[in-house]
Amino acid sequence: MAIFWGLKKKLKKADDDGYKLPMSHSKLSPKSKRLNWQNRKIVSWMILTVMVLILYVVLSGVARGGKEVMKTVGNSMPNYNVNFLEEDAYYDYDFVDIDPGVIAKFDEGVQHYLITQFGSDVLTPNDNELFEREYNMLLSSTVENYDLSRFKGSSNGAANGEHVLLCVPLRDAEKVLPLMFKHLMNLTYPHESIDLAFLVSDCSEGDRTLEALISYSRYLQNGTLSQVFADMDKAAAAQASKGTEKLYLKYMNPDYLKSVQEAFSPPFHENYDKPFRSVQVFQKDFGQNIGQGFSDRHAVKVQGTRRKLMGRARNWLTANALKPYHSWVYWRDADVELCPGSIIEDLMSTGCDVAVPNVWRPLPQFLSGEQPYDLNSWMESYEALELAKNLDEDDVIVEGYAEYPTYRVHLAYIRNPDLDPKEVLDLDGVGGVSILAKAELFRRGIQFPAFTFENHAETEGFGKMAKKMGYRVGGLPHYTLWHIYEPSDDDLRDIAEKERESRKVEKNDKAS
Ligand SMILES: Nc1nc2c(ncn2[C@@H]2O[C@H](COP(=O)(O)OP(=O)(O)O)[C@@H](O)[C@H]2O)c(=O)[nH]1
Ligand SMILES: [Mg+2]
Repeated sequence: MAIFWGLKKKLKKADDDGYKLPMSHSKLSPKSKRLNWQNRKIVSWMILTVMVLILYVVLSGVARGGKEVMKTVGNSMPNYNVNFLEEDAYYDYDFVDIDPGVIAKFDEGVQHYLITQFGSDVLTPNDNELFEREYNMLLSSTVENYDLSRFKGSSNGAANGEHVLLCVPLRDAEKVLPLMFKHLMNLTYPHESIDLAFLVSDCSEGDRTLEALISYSRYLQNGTLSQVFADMDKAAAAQASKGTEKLYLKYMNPDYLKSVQEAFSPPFHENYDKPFRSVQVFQKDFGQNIGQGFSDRHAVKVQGTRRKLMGRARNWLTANALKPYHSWVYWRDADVELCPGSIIEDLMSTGCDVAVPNVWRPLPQFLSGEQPYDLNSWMESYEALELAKNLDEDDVIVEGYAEYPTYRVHLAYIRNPDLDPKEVLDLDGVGGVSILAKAELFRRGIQFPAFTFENHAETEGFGKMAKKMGYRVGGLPHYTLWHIYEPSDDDLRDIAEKERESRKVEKNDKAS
């Protein structure tokens, strides 16, 4: 057994990138120049032990020899005095303080040979090759280099192979999941460049959004989801005549219903069934307890709290799902009924850093047939800025309520279906139904304020913050997405009334 330090011409070659890695603690490292204090202690104790063993062997030989001599000599020379060292003296040397680093200072280099207790684990410079191989494997599996300037996002992301993180927040959304997945499959942006990230939060008891989401995601990724939906739709059609759940459909514009029907009928685009790059599903509650029903969630007094909690949820999702290789983040609500499959490419092509389409919803024909839905995409106004001056710092201005007369230009209200869908308008606030944003914004700290930022929260605060940091925020007034129609309590009352009237008429007709 032996431990020794010897000369070595070159101790450690520089790492490829010129950056000296901190000393590896790997037991595979045979070329440790400086050992850490623990290893130093172990080595010192081993030196001490070995020295003691060597001394013991040598001195016991001397002692044995001495005794022999004493024996033989003793006969003729009784009382011959051999001077033995006391045992403790062997241990008096302060090996603990031996520092290979100090020794190395006076040498050109150091080689360290370590032989373990049983002599089996011998590490010598010959192990370098194995060490280098394993070390590089470890580094390549745990260290990644990204040049973020390559992921800034361009207006032609599909051709440039840019990765999109597509985020969808979900709450009590089980029923709209088939609709959502159909829209995802319908996206013409290369599926292999899209990472899907879903966040399911605060669902009601008995709601199965999470389970359904996981199940559909599995079919999506093995390319059979369109068949699953075809079977489901067939079964639903057989049931349709029996249910009254969608009674309102009788009152919707038939042309609109036809366009929905067509949107979800084959032929689909050629990569409709192509799996996405990845699907991640997160479940985390944020304490949202405002009801998810249409009338509950749209009451003015709940808006501030609801929007701030949504902000927290969105920020949490981006923080957990955004990767350095994403150039874009696309936020999409689950409850969109009609949307062009090319939406991502279309929003990218605006050249804006943040881009949103117009969002409307269909209505029963007795209620004008259609209506602007998302009023959160707007241009700032003098009146709203003045209004903000008189509000508390924590007050959240919400659009579409008489309580906040902002007189802003709303993207929704300037829609003209006959005008150019590519026209772009600079905005300040944006709505969350469909937002495409460069990933760089999130990396630079722009987020969905879960607090009051200039009297706004969530997506409107996001737009304002992006603008404030010098980014271009744009909206397409004539490019329309259609949000699903969810009858409000008032609408349901009106529909019930109409049904009663029509039954009365039918009865009278029959009677006459
Ligand atoms: N994670 C999460 N998602 C939510 C929450 N509230 C709504 N969502 C989802 O966020 C999207 C927009 O919500 P929605 O209630 O439709 O907003 P609205 O149409 O603007 O009233 C939908 O996909 C919902 O399922 C929530 O508290 N947490
Ligand atoms: Mg919605």
